[in-house]
Amino acid sequence: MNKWWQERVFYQIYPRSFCDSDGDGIGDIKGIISKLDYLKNLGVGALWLSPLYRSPNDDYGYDISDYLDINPEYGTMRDFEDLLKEAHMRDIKIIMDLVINHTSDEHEWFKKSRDKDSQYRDYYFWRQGRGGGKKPPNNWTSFFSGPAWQRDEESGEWYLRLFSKKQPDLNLSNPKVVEEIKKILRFYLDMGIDGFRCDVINVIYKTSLLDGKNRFVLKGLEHYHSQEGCHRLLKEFSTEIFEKYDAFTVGETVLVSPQQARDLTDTGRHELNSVFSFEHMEVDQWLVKWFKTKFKPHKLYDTLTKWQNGLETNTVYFENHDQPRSVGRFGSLEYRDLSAKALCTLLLCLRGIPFIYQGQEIAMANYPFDDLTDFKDTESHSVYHFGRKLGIPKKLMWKLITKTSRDNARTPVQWTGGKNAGFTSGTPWLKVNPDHTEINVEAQSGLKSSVLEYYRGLIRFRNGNDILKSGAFKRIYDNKSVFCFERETLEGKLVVFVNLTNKTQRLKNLYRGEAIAGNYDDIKNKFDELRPYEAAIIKSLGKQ
Ligand code: ISL
Repeated sequence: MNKWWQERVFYQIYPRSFCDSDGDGIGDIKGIISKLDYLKNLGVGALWLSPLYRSPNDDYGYDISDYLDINPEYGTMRDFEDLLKEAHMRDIKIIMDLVINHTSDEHEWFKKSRDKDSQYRDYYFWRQGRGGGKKPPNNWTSFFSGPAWQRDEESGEWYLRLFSKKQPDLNLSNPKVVEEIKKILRFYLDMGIDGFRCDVINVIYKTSLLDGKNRFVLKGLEHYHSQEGCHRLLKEFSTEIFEKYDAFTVGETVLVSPQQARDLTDTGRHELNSVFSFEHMEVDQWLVKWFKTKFKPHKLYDTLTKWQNGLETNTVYFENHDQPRSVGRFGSLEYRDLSAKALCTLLLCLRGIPFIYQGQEIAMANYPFDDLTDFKDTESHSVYHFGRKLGIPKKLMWKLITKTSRDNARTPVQWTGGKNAGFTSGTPWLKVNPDHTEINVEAQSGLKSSVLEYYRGLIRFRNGNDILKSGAFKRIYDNKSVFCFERETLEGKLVVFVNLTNKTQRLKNLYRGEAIAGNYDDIKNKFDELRPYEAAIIKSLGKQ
């Protein structure tokens, strides 16, 4: 028997950019409630909400100053309870973001920990610097570039922060911290939420603070990545809490191999239900995400195949709030609709839990930035300045951040072609993409040929189709420009064809079957070639 989370299509909401109900330019909970019917109609069965907690917004919610309260910009706890109720009434589950690797430096715990004698000192990693206190305690580097330590002028000591300087890492080997986290978990599960997306969960436990090996990025990784202590903690959370509430968990796991992912998700281990892995998001990267190379579709196909075969419960995603938009990345803006639909076919036909990111269903694209002040993301600024300090030319740094900035995903959702894309009646916190006049929900709703209606159709098909929900995956090799695979149960077999190139590609065999769906107008029932960005599903009658 499948669990509820194996049956549903998930949809990620980045609340700040989703829908603003009160005209302050910032998305909010009431805005989300106003779109629940839209989401229901789209066919999604569960929402992942990026952080709604109180936060000074250095990293827009991923720096939490109070876990047990809602950021007033988004509404109140009462609003959140309403959202839960309204979503559940529509049979939509809700999972929240759980950020426990770090808090904000404005969290009470951290403020108190600044005092060396406080019982909160050991909630974080406070250490003496080296070289007479002037240099960081070790050579670790941050995910957001530069050293992973920050000096506190007052006490002269340093604190560890793997992300921004306003995100001090929590010390999870302190049992008091673990108890605090359990309180937070119970608080929201008692309220009725259905699970958690666990932020950077595989780096939460630091086994030692020794110097890291010499690596180009993320020095120190071997001391905190996939540690035994992390497994131990997850098992504790899971057996004491998650399993008691039948809560679903998906861990964001940076730099994991299939084996490391299995170690976190194998049912016998009682840790997590699933993970977000990143390898398929790295196929167009050289070394780190800021250095993009040309996208080669076969690399994506091969990586997806590796994970489809390598892990029992996969998640499938091409976008989230940290990644540039997929249509111009794995697809093509020249073939916007076709390629967005091809990616949709892939997303919903692969084995595993599909996650759609807000706006993906209308093929929202990257933002045409033209000034550094357009960027709100702390990462874009720190990477830009870090690169400049290293002497990398302005022009190159500009190119790197415009292509890769997380703000590409965070521009407001385009609801209409009107003022501010219908996102807000005020001034949006992040600029709206000017293409909203053409690309918006209103224009695509009810338009049979639109990307939105294609998503709607395919989600509905998947919701009612056991082969897509539970069938085995098998890649059929044809040529490296196309991705052809079967999904099969005892009841039958579906064959899925996806061409992520702008050329017609010939297949080695002729495939025939009953046509189920396709992104070209003439849905075919036999294939010996695929047109540019063509995608199709047939019910197999075998090859001939
Ligand atoms: O986005 C990244 C690089 O641009 C990743 O390295 C990202 O920082 C990493 O995947 C962790 O992401 C999560 O934790 C961060 C937060 O900024 C991200 O938004 C969140 O998804 C720190 O909490």
